[in-house]
Amino acid sequence: MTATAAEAEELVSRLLGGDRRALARALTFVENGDPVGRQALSLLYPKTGRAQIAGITGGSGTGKSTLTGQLAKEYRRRGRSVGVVAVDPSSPFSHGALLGDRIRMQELTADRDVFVRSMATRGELGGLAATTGDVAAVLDAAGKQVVLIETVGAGQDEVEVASAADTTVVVLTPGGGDGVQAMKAGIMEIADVLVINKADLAGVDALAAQLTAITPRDTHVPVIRTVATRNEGTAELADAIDAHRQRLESSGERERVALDRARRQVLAQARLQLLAGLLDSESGRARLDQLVKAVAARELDPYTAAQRLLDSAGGEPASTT
Ligand SMILES: Nc1nc2c(ncn2[C@@H]2O[C@H](COP(=O)(O)OP(=O)(O)OP(=O)(O)O)[C@@H](O)[C@H]2O)c(=O)[nH]1
Ligand SMILES: [Mg+2]
Repeated sequence: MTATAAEAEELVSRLLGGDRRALARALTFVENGDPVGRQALSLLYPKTGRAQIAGITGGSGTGKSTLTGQLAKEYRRRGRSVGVVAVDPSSPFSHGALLGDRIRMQELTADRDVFVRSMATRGELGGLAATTGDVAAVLDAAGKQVVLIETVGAGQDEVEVASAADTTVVVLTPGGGDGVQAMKAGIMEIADVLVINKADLAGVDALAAQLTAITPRDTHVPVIRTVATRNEGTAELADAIDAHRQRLESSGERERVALDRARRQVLAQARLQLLAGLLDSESGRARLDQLVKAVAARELDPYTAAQRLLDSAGGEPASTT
């Protein structure tokens, strides 16, 4: 056995035995794309698929962290263990809310049945969605019955992160033109549950009316009003998340979703590994720089450049010309 495999095996057996430090270490390996993480994941994969995974997404400052914390406590009251993955929108240095998040989430971590992981990384190759899914998978394998993933809803990444979740909760707030924004960003299409948080502020009824108008009647997307800071509406939200999962289960939809997700994961990984292979070497990166300059100078179009990048690494030229 290689040293990597041995380390992964030891880590996994400690993790499955309930060792929180082993869990933390495994997550770090996974986040960093370390080979030990990859090995650990493949050992853990057969143990995944049991957790109920919910994505909590929405605009910046809508109260996602506060709500996620309340939801975690609600699920604990219901006797279920919880994992939380908080994906920070950008670098920890440019984002003031991060420290606040950490402190707020901290009170949860005194509870051994809650595990909170904050992810500040955003890979250059766009691997955030894949990594988030992997982190959720590790928490799932570690026996967390509910996994909550918090992301800022700002476009494609979130749509992809949402694909790791069984249920996607979109958080909006009154008075900010949030409904319109969400529609534009295509966020509404991924919503299984809509939340109007900060329901203590003015404009709640107007937003609710707007949402009802744009939500097709035959989809059962509930609109839940919450005041996360006062823990109002949290139980209703947990009920709505559970009801959605129940519907997936009883309609057979869950199997279809699982297949879709697996397909996306395989394709995303293939894309990442292909790119990593291309850019792993000094010469690969130099080749990319050269092609990028040529495209910027309009000497080459991006399609041809991409083709050349692929050809230069594959060894086998795709065209004979
Ligand atoms: N009035 C009111 N304020 C709230 C409510 N929920 C959260 N807030 C406040 O809104 C601010 C942002 O809350 P967060 O939970 O950090 O929001 P977030 O969406 O996680 O923010 P980012 O992660 O930075 O995008 C904080 O000052 C909260 O106290 C609510 O229901 N009503
Ligand atoms: Mg937050």
